[in-house]
Amino acid sequence: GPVALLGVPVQAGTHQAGCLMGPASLRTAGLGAALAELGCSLRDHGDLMPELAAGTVAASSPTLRRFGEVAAWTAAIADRVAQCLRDGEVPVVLGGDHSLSMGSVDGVARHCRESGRELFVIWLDAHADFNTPETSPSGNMHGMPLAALCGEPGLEGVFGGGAPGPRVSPDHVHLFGIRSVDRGERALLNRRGVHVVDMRHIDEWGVAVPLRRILDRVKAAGGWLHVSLDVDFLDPSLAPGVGTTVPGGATYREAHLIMEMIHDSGLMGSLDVVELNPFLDDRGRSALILVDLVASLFGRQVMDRATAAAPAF
Ligand code: DIR
Ligand code: MN
Ligand code: MN
Ligand code: MN
Repeated sequence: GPVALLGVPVQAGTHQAGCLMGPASLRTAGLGAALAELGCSLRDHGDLMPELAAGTVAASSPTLRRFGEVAAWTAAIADRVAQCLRDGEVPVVLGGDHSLSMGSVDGVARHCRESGRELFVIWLDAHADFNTPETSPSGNMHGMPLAALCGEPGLEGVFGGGAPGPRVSPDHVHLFGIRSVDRGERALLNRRGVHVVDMRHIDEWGVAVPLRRILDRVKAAGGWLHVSLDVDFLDPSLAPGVGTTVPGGATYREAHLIMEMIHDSGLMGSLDVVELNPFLDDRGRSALILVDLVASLFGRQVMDRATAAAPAF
């Protein structure tokens, strides 16, 4: 279906200002033109209005920073994403900090429930984003979206009056590329059975072997794949425009190969591109690399595969 660009200039989930410029930076870097060049039919829905997100939902814990605002954003994002999906669009949600995925995945989960599809999430990130009010060292909500989506106690309120219960099963969540996990967060990931391909695993196996296994699993289930791409998944030498850089991230070709394999699988139904902070970027480098990665995700190739796989010599 048509690709729906939805800007979400939220930064309430992080302590660092600047993410609200993310959607503008991605548009400036040519995201629309790159997708159009691939023959995608495009619908740019503009940016969700921050006025929508004043917010009055009370936090379950005083340590949660700007919980009410994040809850208001979550509701607005979920409604817009669910509407895109009803219209047969492929939502591409442009952040904004990673707290926005509570909204996007909630919207996707609603759609999957209605259409009887099993939801799988691949989370490309330096961090696990599985903190709860108990385990979070910072109180920042961008470190908690997966915990909230998997139904961890203390975070249910972020979904407002929506249906109770987890949005996605922890067993259907695949973390990929992580290299910074907080102590309590690590214990919780293990207890809940979240699947983790960390950087150590990628060092040993590359990205293709573990990714193939994940894609085969989703395919066998006839599942829906939501891709959530945090800029800090990439090595900071490639993409410095993010508030929480961690050394030892994915290389340029590792990242592209992941995008190309996901595209070829035909499984991706929805996408987040999050945590771009243009205030910290270096002459738009991070935005430009993200545009190229999204292009790979929507089918840009080095060579036609048939030709590349069978060289005529
Ligand atoms: C850390 C940082 N785990 C926290 N999380 C980040 O504050 O919860 N997520 N930066 O993207
Ligand atoms: Mn993240
Ligand atoms: Mn991160
Ligand atoms: Mn395509």
